[in-house]
Amino acid sequence: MLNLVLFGPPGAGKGTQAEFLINSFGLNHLSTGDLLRSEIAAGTELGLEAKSYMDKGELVPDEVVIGMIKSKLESNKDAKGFIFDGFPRTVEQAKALDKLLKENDTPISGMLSLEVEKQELINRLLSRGKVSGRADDQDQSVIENRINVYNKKTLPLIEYYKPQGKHFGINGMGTIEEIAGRLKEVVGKF
Ligand code: B4P
Repeated sequence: MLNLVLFGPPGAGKGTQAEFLINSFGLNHLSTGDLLRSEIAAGTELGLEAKSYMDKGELVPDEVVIGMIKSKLESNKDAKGFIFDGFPRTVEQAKALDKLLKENDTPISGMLSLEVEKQELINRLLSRGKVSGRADDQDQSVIENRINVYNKKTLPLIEYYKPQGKHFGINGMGTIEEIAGRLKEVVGKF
């Protein structure tokens, strides 16, 4: 089973490149950002709680996202593998994911870490904000907070996967096709 963690700061291209990896490798896509946005759209209690964090560029509490991933893994037992997009985002989430995968005897194959300069991240998100209507993409101070939260709480995850030999840094600057080619080269070797 191929289980990939697609990692990187907000705007690094995780969602964009996940599309390509799903098509190339036949994996199930699990994006906590997408799952949370569909809860918001459905007006659930979980969605309402999540929105209050997301609009400020803060992380949604660990127990909420871990619970969502747990139920998705349980309902997709026949999958060929998964792309975890935007999850884990804290060491606590990474430990919980390892525990859940262990129950199915299928570890993380690798963490693909997209590396992009800060100004490029801001430009990409502001331009998406003009068309997507996503509140968290429309305000530069919220975007900067997301990047700060990433640096503080999410970046340390590299040190979680590195000693396990699972961290793969990928240059995330360039065209979508160029970056997809770099990812394919790395994943092809797993
Ligand atoms: P996400 O939905 O994960 O949002 P994101 O970090 O902004 O990444 P996304 O995947 O959407 O963007 P991408 O880089 O693909 O999370 C949103 C919020 O949900 C978080 O802030 C948090 O509050 C909450 N959340 C989600 N998961 C959580 C978790 N595990 N724990 C706690 N809270 C959680 O692309 C951005 C833009 O760049 C796109 O418009 C794309 O078209 C463009 N782009 C991509 N590649 C490009 C390229 N090469 N060149 C030019 N543009 C490019």
